[in-house]
Amino acid sequence: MKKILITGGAGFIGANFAHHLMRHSDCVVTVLDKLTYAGNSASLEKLPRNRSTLVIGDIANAALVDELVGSHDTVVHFAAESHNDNSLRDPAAFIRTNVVGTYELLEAVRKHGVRLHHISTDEVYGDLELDDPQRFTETTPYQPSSPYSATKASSDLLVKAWVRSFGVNATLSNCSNNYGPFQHVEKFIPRQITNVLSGIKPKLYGTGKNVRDWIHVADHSSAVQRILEAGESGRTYLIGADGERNNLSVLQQILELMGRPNNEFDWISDRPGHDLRYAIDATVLREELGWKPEYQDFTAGLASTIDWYKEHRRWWAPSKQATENMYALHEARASEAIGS
Ligand code: NAD
Ligand code: TDX
Repeated sequence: MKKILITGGAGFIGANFAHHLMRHSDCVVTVLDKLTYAGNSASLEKLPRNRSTLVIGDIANAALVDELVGSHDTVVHFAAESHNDNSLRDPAAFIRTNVVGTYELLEAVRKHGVRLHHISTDEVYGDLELDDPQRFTETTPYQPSSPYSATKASSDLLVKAWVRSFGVNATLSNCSNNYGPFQHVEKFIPRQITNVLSGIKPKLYGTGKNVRDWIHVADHSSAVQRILEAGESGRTYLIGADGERNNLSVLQQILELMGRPNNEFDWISDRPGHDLRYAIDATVLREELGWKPEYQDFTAGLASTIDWYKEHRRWWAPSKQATENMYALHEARASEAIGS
């Protein structure tokens, strides 16, 4: 039975991946997670106890990482500071976790000869014009915009260098925007759903024309599992499900599905440096590894995500107020800066 170490497994995508492995493999998993504001051990409550362990700790802790990596066959590395808005306010934690933490994992997999799969984002490629016929591919040059995406790009480059220089056995994947259960309420889709459920008006940045390429988190999990089975060391695989939509249309769909008028939201000031459009070409993953997404009906996926947040108020309510307070502080500072 394979032993898989999942970093960041108490976060959104890592937790979904741990549940996915329980259903679609016979491996045992250890989750290594610092349980920052974004981690939630409740997301792991339903994992079978005989096949899963949670270790609370920091991926930048070299001794802990060395010990854990040495007792596993494979590391799947999700742990990160993941929110662009936070990275604009306080980038330090992003450098420490995303860059230094990835370095510590690389040193440990190098020492112990353990396979690594590094989870990354399409944001490393910068953004596209709305009418650009091109989409991101494995050969698109890196051009990150935000401190978050710059640290993810840095971590990708470290992984590639450790493969080339030290022969580390590692694959990488860069995925588009995920949605589904267990996503923190700071992120666009759960923020708007839980705003409606809390009697707060949804908030749309800027013009609402920015495009994200949405994929259901279950499809991200199946793609990562396929790369673990058949991916080649040193290769990058782009993960996406042809789900381009602008933010205004996603918000209006949420409002309609929740029985609210589709103009019942606030336009608010834009995110500084806001990437205009992301779009993934996943041909390599589809044709070389034979992967395909199963949850491409966005309306159905959104409706079941709304149901999940309705049914799991106890999961998200404790972080809702703190998240909205944080956003209110941002807004106040942005207005002060404009006024001064
Ligand atoms: P998340 O913020 O929901 O979860 C991150 C998890 O990492 C949390 O449980 C947190 O406690 C943990 N963590 C943070 N710092 C840590 C540290 N120093 N040591 C150990 N654990 C730590 O993020 P997510 O949305 O699940 O993203 C997971 C990964 O997927 C990230 O690497 C992100 O860059 C990537 N990604 C996310 C998306 C998306 O749409 N959310 C898309 C593409 C790629
Ligand atoms: O309240 C909001 N209103 C709004 O209009 C929020 C929180 C966001 N937005 C916009 C900004 C983006 O154009 O919605 C879009 C999505 O925003 P986020 O959920 O913050 O995601 P994004 O910045 O696109 O990054 C996400 O996808 C790539 C993840 O957070 C990253 O971790 C991942 O790498």
